[in-house]
Amino acid sequence: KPRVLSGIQPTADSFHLGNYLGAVRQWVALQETHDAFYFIADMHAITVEHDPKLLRKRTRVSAAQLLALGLDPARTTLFVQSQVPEHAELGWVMQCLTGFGEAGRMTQFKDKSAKQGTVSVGLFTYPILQAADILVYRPEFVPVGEDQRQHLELTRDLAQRFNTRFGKTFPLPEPYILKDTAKIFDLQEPQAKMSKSASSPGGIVELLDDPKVSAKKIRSAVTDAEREIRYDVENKPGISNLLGIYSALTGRPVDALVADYDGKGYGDLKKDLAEVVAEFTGPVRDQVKSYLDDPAELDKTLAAGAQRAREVAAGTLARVYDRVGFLKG
Ligand code: AQP
Repeated sequence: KPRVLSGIQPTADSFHLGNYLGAVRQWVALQETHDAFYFIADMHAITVEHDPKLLRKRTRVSAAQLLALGLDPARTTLFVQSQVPEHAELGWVMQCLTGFGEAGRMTQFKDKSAKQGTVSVGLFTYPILQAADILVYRPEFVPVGEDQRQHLELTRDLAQRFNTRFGKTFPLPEPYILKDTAKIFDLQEPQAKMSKSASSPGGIVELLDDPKVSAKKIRSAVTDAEREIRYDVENKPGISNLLGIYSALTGRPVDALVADYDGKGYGDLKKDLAEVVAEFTGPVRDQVKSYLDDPAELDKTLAAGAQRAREVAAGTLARVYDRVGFLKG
């Protein structure tokens, strides 16, 4: 089976619809047909100032959400990044292959660092650790949202550079980005991506939000001064975003939705979408609660995943260390 790998940061109390529709939904679908490795990127979560207690809690909440959304640990290798030390070890080798200017061109670093008081070196080198996160499993596909495309390019460049200098070691991983849900937008700022760290609370629909809270956010979503419901990303980004989310959650094509809402108002669309979201998130919330009721069991599932992940990661790292000329231990 071809291998897929992806990760998500435990940087919020809940994932949002962008994380689910842009990434996790594909993860769940791909576990049927692929050898799937998915991880919670806790090492990336410390690139900005953080609270240790909160990180521990959010790592478990993230795992519980991934399980509730349909990842099956019997078929999928689900683990926490810091429990597989080979990520950091390969990360160092990859840092030594990356040009300083090359790292400085990462747009996400520019955006994120502009918002921080002090900027850590870890935030700067984060995409290089991300390249190692991926390459250590030698996957063929990486299912992510559009915002990760540039980091994937860097990963491919580093893999190629390693192969050229030290002999073919890494297949070049392909981004797996579904066009329709590649970017879910902030409800308050429909030109910006919905983001755990950058969006205002009103801009994100969290999976673990109370349905009343989500309904209010959807009701207050920024639209436009027209009345007509139509899909037009450039001129009607707010309405188009709502239609995109609606379509992705129900499987009903956008064109059919536009026809359904012919002659109806924005208020009708928002009210119905709030119901669709509540129907989807209700069972997820219940299941998350039940996973969190037994944190010992959850930790056991993650530890077993880390052990499986290490078997693959250790093999890659041994090969890499040998190729760069380190002595065998
Ligand atoms: N708005 C989005 N639309 C589609 N996909 C998205 N993803 C994130 N936002 C959207 C995808 O979700 C996966 C996990 O990403 P993340 O943990 O980086 O989450 P985030 O919400 O993007 O978090 P931050 O705090 O805003 O982090 P940065 O700024 O680093 O992205 C990824 O596959 C992502 O593409």
